[in-house]
Formats: sequence, structure tokens, C-alpha cells
Amino acid sequence: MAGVEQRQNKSGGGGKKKEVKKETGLGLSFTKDENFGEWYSEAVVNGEMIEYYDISGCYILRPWAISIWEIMQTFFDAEIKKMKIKNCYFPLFVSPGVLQKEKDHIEGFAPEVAWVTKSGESELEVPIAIRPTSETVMYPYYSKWIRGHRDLPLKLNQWCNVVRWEFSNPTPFIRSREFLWQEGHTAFATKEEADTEVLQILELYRCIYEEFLAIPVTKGRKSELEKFAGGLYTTSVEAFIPNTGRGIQGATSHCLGQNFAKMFEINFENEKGEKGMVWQNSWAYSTRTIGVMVMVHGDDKGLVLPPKVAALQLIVIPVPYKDADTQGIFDACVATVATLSDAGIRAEADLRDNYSPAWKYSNWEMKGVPLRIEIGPRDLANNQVRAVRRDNGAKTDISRVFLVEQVKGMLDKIQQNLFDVAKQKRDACVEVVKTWEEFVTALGQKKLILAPWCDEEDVEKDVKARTKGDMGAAKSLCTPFEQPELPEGTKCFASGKPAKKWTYWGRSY
Ligand code: 86X
Repeated sequence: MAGVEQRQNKSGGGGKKKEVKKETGLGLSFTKDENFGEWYSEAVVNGEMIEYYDISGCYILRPWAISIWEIMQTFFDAEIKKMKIKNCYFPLFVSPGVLQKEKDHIEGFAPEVAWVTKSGESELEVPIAIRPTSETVMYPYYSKWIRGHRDLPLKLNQWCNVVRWEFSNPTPFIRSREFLWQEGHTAFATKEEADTEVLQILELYRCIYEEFLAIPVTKGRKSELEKFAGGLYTTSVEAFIPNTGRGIQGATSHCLGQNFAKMFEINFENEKGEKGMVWQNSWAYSTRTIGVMVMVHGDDKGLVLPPKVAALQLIVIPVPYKDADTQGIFDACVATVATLSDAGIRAEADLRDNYSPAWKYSNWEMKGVPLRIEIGPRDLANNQVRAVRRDNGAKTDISRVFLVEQVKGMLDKIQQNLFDVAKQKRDACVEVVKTWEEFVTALGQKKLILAPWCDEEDVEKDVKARTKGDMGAAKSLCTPFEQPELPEGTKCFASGKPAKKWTYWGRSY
């Protein structure tokens, strides 16, 4: 069975090839509705984003995935530079002393830290850790570099990999033991400046999800239980995967307050010569973004890439019938690509002669290219091309005279449609509940639950305990900044105490 072969494939480089699938290009063997987990694995592998590796939880990111990462990186990097944030690079390795420095919040994470204990055959005198995040790596130097108010703000970012040796089910992009991210670490003289930046960065994260990846997200604040324990408060953008009924944290922007400044002695002298402690933020988004995109937009034919992030926005495929003017068709394909490329559209022609047009169609559909252009004898005769949308299959004949405007228009429409459809599906999953009974029912229906809450930590712990099971417990996802009206006298869904706010709840990744 395909499922068995797939599983062998996943175990690493030595696994059996799925020969039949590869040669016929018939697409995926699992559907998104029937077996979401297997569908996802197959979509990222057959779509050529991921290759499984022989270490569990580690994946090869192929050019098709990295090109998406690079487009988001180009946008985000330019935006933070406008904010006067500078890039830097700190080492991958952490000495045990430095890692322990900040014991309190490390404690819970300790099992996830990977260590290097040997070089060649000899044990290292002192083992060194691999960064799971870089607070403890960077902040000793913030302490050194920040002396007076003129050294503030200090705003640094790095693009790097981090390693967290997780044991719960690894999933490409979503939960991998090594991943790529940017981590921003900033220090200010005042809390107000820090507060402002937290929201500016969160807006950039919203933009990456909504404008680039066409994924609707909710901006909000994490509960005390779900926030980064080392910080003051955590904001996030939260996405939702309708098929699994799980929320997923898209990116986080933390205000760390002065907690780390205390631990690492990051002090400064103000204009009046008074001693002060800095206010810090940290924020990150990772290659998880790509996984959310696949889960939200992908379909039974494979990946569906939003035009804004697709390495290839358009593929031109010649459709030469037996006695047609094959050379004329090929020339038209090359000319079409040239015209589109000149206009800034990422286009290529698939002129391979060892594959049929039908095979190419399904292959490029599997890879998620937003728009396909077919050119056959009839198109050549009419000086037109046929455009086929990946998102909805709609076919349009376009005169070559209006090629560029029409294609640009279609790519914009596809981008917008992907967002609209994703938002419709997400919104259809939202269930407003008032009572525990409604909550449990909605949870069983894989809903994204919006409930009035008393905002007490013990009540959230209780919700977790009462919903524990093999599907995983429910937790709070975020308290949205956009709050619906909360009528006087509204009770908490879980405790019956007076509700303080509306909060999203659900199972999550
Ligand atoms: C929390 C907090 C924070 C900078 C961000 O979310 C944005 C970018 N860092 C990260 N976190 C840990 O602190 C952590 C620590 C250790 Cl030792 C670990 F093994 C795993 C961790 N995971 C998350």
C-alpha cells in the first residue's frame, strides 16, 4: 500500500521510492479530508519542498521551500531596517554557565536542549549546548555594550537556525528539531518605547501571514499560563487549521519587561546621572509559516502557493498536437515567458520533451504554481493563450495583446481569493460559547472557540485538566485585541465567575 511505502520513505534517505507515483505523476494518494497527516507529508514531499532525512525531526528544505522563506525574509528584513533594527550574528554554541544563568525559565525547557559532548573520540572537558533561542547568548553582551542612555535603544536581529530536541510528533515546518527563524532582541530606556515596538513587530507578522501567505490571523495577547514565562507579556498572531480543528501560534512578539535586565545586569545611566534598568523585547517568526501555508491552502492535488510568495508564479506549457507547428508553439511559449519576465512576473516554460502536457499539468499543480498557461495550435492561430488558475481551476483565454495586464490581474485575484476562502473557512469554524456544556460540544466539533473568561490562571489549568485526552487538552489561544462587546453580568464559561474578556480557546499545535 502507498501508506506503508510512504512510512518507509519517511524513515530516511534509505527508504523505498514510490516508483508508481513518481512515474505517472498522478498526484497524491491521500486526501486532505480523509487522512490529513499523511496528506500533509505527501504534499510537502511530492511538492518538492521537503525531503525526509535520516534523523527524526530533521528535514531537508529544498529550493521550492527556501525560495518562499527568502521572499518573506526580504520583506521583513527591509521593514525592520526601516525601524533602525540592525542584523548581527551570535554563535550557535552556548556555554553551560551562561545557559544556566537564567535558570528559572530554562528549567521547563531543559530536556529540549541539545549538547555537544565530544570532539572526535575525546570527551569535551566542558560540554557545550546548542542554542534553543539566544537570550542567554546575547544578553551578557547587551550588559557590556549598554552603559549610558546614548547606547539606547539597542535593536538587534539575527537570521539563524535553532535546535530544540522535541519528543512530541515531529512535523515538517510545524514542529522540527532544527528550524530557521529570525529572532529580534531590543532594549529601550522606557517601557513606552518597548510597548510600541511590540505592536509594530506584531503588525509585520500579521502582514506576512495575511498579505503574503494569504492566511487570516488574529492578533492578541497570551494568557499568563501561555505567555513566555521569562517575559512580562506575550502578543501573538494566531492561525487556525480547519481540517484538524487546531489553532497554531503563527509568530510571537514579547515585552520582556525588566526581568532579563535584572538577571543579566543590563543597566544604564540616564541624562540626570541616575541608574536605570533597560526594558526589553524579543520577537520571532520561523519556517513554521510555510507549514501553516501548506495546511491552509493545499488541496488534494498538492500545494497551492499564493502568488506573492511563489518562486514561480506562472508556468507556460506547450500543447503540441501531432501535426501542429511544434516549433511555432515552442517559440510562442518562449516569447510569452520573455514578455512576462520583463514585466516582473516570475514565469518559466516547461519545454521538456519527455513528459506529456497532462503529466506536466499535474506535476505543476502538485507544486502549487498559481497560474498555468497552455499554448496549443488553436491558441497560436488566434494569437491567444489559455490561462488556468490553480486555486479554482478557472480557465480563461487571453489575447497576447493584453497578456501582461491580464496575468497581473489574475495573480492579484488568486492572492485575494486564497485569503477570502481561507477566511470564510476559518470564520465558519468560530463558535461563540457561554457555558461549559457548549464549550465541550464545540471542542468535539473541532471549533475555534470564543468564550467569555474570568482570566484566572487556575481556571485555565482546570480547563486543561478537564479536557485532557489522547487528542490533547484545550487551552487558551489568545485574547484578541479586537474585543466583541461583553455585556454586564456575563459569566466565565468555565468558572461561572464574572467574565473579564473574550478569549479564543481550542486544541493547538
Ligand atoms: C521561549 C522566547 C523568545 C526569542 C521568543 O519567543 C522570540 C525569540 N526567544 C523563546 N523558549 C525558550 O526560552 C526556550 C529555552 C530553552 Cl533552554 C529551550 F530548550 C527551548 C525554549 N523554547 C522556547
